[in-house]
Amino acid sequence: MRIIRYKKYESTLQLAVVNNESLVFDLPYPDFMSFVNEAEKQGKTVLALAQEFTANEPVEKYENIILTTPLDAPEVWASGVTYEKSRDARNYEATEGKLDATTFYDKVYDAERPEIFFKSTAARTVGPGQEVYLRSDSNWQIPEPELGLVINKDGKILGYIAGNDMSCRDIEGENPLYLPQAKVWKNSCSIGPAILLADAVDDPYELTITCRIFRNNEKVFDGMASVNQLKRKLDELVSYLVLDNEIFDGTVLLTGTCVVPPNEFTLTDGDTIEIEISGVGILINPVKQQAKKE
Ligand code: DO4
Ligand code: MG
Repeated sequence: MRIIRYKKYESTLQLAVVNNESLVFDLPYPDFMSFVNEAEKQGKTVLALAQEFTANEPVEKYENIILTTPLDAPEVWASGVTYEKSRDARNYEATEGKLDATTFYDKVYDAERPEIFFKSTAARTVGPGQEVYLRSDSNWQIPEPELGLVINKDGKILGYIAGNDMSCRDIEGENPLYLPQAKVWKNSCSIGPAILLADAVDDPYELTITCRIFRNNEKVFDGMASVNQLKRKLDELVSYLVLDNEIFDGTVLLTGTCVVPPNEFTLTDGDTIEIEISGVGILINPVKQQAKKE
């Protein structure tokens, strides 16, 4: 059972539930957190309340609607070097430059404390069909397809979402202190297309993450991973994020990447990125290069 938001009558955003047959049922709540709060008020699980609405007439089929972000996440945080593949990619990008990075990426992979960093705000985050941007001062940029956790202010995992932690490998590789610039710029984060309700998932470690990149109508990259390759537990990542922190309802925590295009690959203007998470759906974003500044 998935929660989405779609464009209704051109300008209105409509919250809705999608059942396993891909039929869409409108929900009479303004946003995802209002829906979660209503379930709590009624003493029901979010899944049980969602199921009640699927007894109504469906309003549309999933493939016929224009999706937006399923929620306005006030903040998006991200985890780093949580998969072996990510550790190896960071070691490559940094050692190809001037640094001997094997120490800090290897250390954080094995350390008790995970790497958690600030990724995005609602204004910088885009949804299905919207452009992700390429920085004008980087020549080595990739998407990072990641499982996202939608959490409430207490760190409870409410659902799962697909996320793209767009990254500049050359900027990060030059010096890890440049991480915020390698990770945060306008339209550098995408989430969607739906929130798969946590109550509807038996084992989130069985979810799979696939990334495909298209250029001039040809597939130029296709990679897949499973969440069971994650070095850490999902709750463990959340616990470090919320510790002594102020977190807001509807925050998204990305859990790290395990699908990395080959080292010689960089995104270019006009590419299309597809990130698919089993049960969540396919997050599709075109890529737009930002013009070089004088
Ligand atoms: O260490 C830098 C960031 C790593 C990251 O974003 C990831 O592993 O997904
Ligand atoms: Mg990442």
